[in-house]
Amino acid sequence: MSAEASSGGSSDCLFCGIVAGRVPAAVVAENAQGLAFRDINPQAPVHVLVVPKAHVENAAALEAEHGSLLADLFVLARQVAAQEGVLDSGYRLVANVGADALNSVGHLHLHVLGGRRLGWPPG
Ligand code: DGP
Repeated sequence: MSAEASSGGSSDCLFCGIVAGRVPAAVVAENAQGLAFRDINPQAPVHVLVVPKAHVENAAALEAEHGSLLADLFVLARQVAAQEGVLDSGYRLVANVGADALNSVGHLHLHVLGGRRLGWPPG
């Protein structure tokens, strides 16, 4: 496992704090390897973050060994879309990586966005 990926989490990682219950969040769903909670600054009527319970820095830190974890994240994102009522109308999954993408939290997360017609290309 790479240096960026571990199961212990990090005391100075915000989303590790949410996973551990140290930081409050509006949790909407979870499965074996993923946790889903509402974004604190929603950009759409549905805006939920799906994160791995284990710390992974971002999508660029993923390796083949993360296949099972990734499956759990995408399955959880679909469950969130269904719970939020956008599975049929459509939704967007976004993983920002690095400064140009305005990635602000260094713990892998999928934004689940929906509930309105989303523009393309994104800003
Ligand atoms: P990104 O820019 O892709 O790194 O997205 C990080 C997202 O995390 C951003 O949309 C706002 C959200 N966020 C930041 N701090 C908190 C927090 O303390 N709680 C929750 N629920 N979301 C947060």
